[in-house]
Amino acid sequence: MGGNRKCLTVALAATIASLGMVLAPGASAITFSNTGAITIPTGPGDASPPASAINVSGFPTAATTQDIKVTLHGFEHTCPSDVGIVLMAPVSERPIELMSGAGDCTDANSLTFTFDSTSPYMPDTGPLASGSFRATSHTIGRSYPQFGVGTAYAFPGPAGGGAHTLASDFLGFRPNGTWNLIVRDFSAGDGGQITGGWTIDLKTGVSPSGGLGAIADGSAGCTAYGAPTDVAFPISAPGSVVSRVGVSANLGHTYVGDLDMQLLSPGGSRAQTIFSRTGATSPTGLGDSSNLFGIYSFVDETAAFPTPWGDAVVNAPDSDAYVATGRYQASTPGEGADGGGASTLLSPAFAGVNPNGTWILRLRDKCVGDTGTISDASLQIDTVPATGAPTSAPPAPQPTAAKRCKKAKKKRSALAAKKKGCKKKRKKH
Ligand SMILES: [Ca+2]
Ligand SMILES: [Ca+2]
Repeated sequence: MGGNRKCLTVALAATIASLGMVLAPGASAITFSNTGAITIPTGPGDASPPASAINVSGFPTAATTQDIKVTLHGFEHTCPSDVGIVLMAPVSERPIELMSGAGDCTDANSLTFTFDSTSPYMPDTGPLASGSFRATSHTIGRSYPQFGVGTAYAFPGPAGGGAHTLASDFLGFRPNGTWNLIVRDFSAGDGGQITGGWTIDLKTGVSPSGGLGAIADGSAGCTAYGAPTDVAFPISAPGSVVSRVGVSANLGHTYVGDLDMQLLSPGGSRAQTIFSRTGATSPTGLGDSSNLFGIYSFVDETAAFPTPWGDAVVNAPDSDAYVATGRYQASTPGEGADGGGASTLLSPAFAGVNPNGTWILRLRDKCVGDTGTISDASLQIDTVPATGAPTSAPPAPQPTAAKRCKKAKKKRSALAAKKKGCKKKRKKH
C-alpha cells in the first residue's frame, strides 16, 4: 500500500449538533469533524496533510471541557507500529501523543479507533482492531517536526511509565479554537491512510443560571466577610450520584488574598473550599496582594497541573501582578500558619451526593478596599448511576511542598515590610 492517494478534500465539515445551550450532566457531547483523508507516506515522513485541523467554536467563553474523545475513521496501514499521532489543542496547551508504536506489521484495514480516558491501551503487538482505547504510546522519544512539537508532548504510556490521558490534559480546558491532528510515519517501507479523517467529541460544563456580578467588599481590619456573591447552577441528573467535580470562573479582583471561593452542593449539604484568603496567616491578616484576571479552572488532575494555587499566587510579582490563568487544583484555606494554597481535591467532598438541585459557587471578600467581580463560570459535574458500583477512590491530597512554604514566607515578609510603609494598593482607613 503506498502513499499515493490524492483525494484530499480538506473540507472542514464541522458537524455541530447544537450549540450555545447548557449541557446538563449526561447530555451528549458535541461532535466536530474534519472528514478529509490523511495520507500516511511509507516514511519516514509527515502525512499529507501533515496536520489536519478542526476548528471548534460556539462554546461560551468560560465553558471548560468536562469530557473529550477523539476518533480516527478508516485507519489503514500495512505496519501500524510505524505510525505516530499527536493531538494538539488550541492556544499554548501541551500536545499529547495519541497513538504511537501500537500493533505490529499486520495489515490494518478500515479500522475505527476512539480515544477516551478510561478504556484499555492499544496492544503493543499483534493485529489492531477497531475499538475504544486510551491514548497509547509503545515508543519513547519519537519527535514530531510539525509546529515544532519535537518531543515536548504529554506522554500517555504505557511505555516509559507515562500516565497522561485526554482527561488529565484537557479537563477544565477551554475548547474553542483550532485543534490539530499531527500524523507521521517513522519507518521506511509500509504506508497507509486515514480515509475518513477524524472527529473530536467535546462536552463542557454547565453555565450558571444567575448570580454573576460584583463581589461585595469586606470589612476594615478583615474582621468580617461582605455579603456573598452566589452563582447558581441548576443541575438535573435523575437517578445519579456525583463522581467528580470541577469548576471554572472568569474572575477579576485586585487583591486575591481578600477572597474566599467555595462550592456548595444543593441545599448546602456539602461544601468545599476552592481557595480562601491565600497568603493570610491569621483570621484578620492580609493575604497575598496579587490580582486575578481571566479564567481559572479547578480540577482534580494531579499529574497534569503540578503548580499549586498557592505557588501561582505567591510567585506572581508583587506590584499589581496577575495570577496566571489556567488550570489548578483546589487549595487549602489561608488564615493558618502556612497561609494556605497547598493542592487539595475538590471531588471527595461531593462524591456520592445527589447532584439534583441548585449548586452554588460562593465568593466572599473579607478585607475593605480592593474589590472584584465574577463575570462567568462553568461547573463540571460527572455522575454515575445511583445504583451502580461505587467509583474508585480518588488519590490522596498532595502534601504541601516545603519549597512552596519557604517562598510564601519569603514573599509574605516582603509584603509585610512593604505594607508597613505606604500600603500602596490598599485603601484602608
Ligand atoms: Ca513506514
Ligand atoms: Ca476587598
